[in-house]
Amino acid sequence: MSVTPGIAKDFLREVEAADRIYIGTHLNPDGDAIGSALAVALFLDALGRPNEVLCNDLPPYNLRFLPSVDRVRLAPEGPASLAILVDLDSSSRLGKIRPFVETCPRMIVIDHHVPHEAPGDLRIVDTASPATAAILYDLFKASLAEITPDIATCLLAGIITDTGSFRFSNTTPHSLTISADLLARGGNIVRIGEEVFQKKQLPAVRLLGRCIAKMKLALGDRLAWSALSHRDFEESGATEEHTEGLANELLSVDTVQVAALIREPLPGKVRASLRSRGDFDVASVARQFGGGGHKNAAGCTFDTSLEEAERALVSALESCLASS
Ligand SMILES: [Mn+2]
Repeated sequence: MSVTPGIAKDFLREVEAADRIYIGTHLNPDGDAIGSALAVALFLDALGRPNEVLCNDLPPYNLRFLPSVDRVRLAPEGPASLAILVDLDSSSRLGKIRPFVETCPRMIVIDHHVPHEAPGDLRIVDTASPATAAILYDLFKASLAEITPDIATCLLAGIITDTGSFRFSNTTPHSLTISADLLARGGNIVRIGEEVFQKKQLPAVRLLGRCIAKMKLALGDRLAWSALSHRDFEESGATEEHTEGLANELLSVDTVQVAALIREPLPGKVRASLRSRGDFDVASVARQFGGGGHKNAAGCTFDTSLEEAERALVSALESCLASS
């Protein structure tokens, strides 16, 4: 466990010295990013510390049920002296909130990614933790904070989404133990299941249809990918947020070990999500294109056309997979 009583003390000292606090997370936020940010906001409320939650994007549809989700803003209303950044491995992933965050004289980073850079005056980083929310649980416990039902729901949402409902290899005994405690403290696991996993907007289902119809396979069906054009998005009425989970659908084919979803949600904006099973490290391929992530889930963006991005990425994946 990365959170010692000493670290919790340092954290509380920073929080108590700050008159106003920004809580920030990465762009295209997921359940761990938003769940963690909101949990920190609720924790700071209880300490009487004024705070604002900032993100480059508003929370996606499936997370709009989280307690206090309406607090997430694209820009702050006032200045702050401390920024607490959660689930963030690189300042560039702050997107448009970066200039606001950089006005803060002090910065705390709480994260579980392998860091790209190491910003922050205090860094609470545990790459063995399955979710930032799991680190926060330990931090709140070590700080003797009360974990309310709303905080429990936010943290549980982070752990459940980042572990794929405890199905991914990052699931640890500790994450299950603390999730049991979060459930006991009123975390609404049923609502999380319904909202995050059982509901889809119609454009997302239409885009899923195109993703499957356009699937291509190589290397004896071990590699699967799909490239979605801006037209696919337009005709489905879909946006980038509707691509959530599509790469995993490609990976669900039983022979497939590596899957890639390449797409152009807006003209000239090309990005890819990579997923793998087992030992194949897709983050190493994503890094070749300036991206990053975890061994089994990574992503990158391209300055090229969709067709060129597809060619370059598929050829990189083919050469890595052929030699593995
Ligand atoms: Mn995370």
